[in-house]
Amino acid sequence: MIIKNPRFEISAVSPKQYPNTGLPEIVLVGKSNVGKSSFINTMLNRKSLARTSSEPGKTRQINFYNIDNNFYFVDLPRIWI
Ligand SMILES: Nc1nc2c(ncn2[C@@H]2O[C@H](COP(=O)(O)OP(=O)(O)O)[C@@H](O)[C@H]2O)c(=O)[nH]1
Ligand SMILES: [Mg+2]
Repeated sequence: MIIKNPRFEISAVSPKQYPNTGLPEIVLVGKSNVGKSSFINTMLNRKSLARTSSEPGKTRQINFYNIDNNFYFVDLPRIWI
């Protein structure tokens, strides 16, 4: 798949902020610091669209990345598992 325009859409703190487009969502969930954000960047061939950190627990919100208006990558913080 050729990805042309991946973009950070929203860092949601409440469900009413979740995108409401009906596009598929691929959710990354796991412990802190295992490489979820890095995985998103690698899949998109972008260095730092998804922020990575060597310190665990930095992500507090649910980050939605809109991938060419085809689907979302959703990066969940540790507090959701
Ligand atoms: N050695 C190594 N480090 C990685 C790899 N993927 C991520 N990291 C590092 O692991 C740390 C946590 O990565 P991050 O993507 O922020 O993890 P997240 O908390 O699951 O989103 C960062 O310092 C990354 O640079 C990998 O494949 N190999
Ligand atoms: Mg992360």
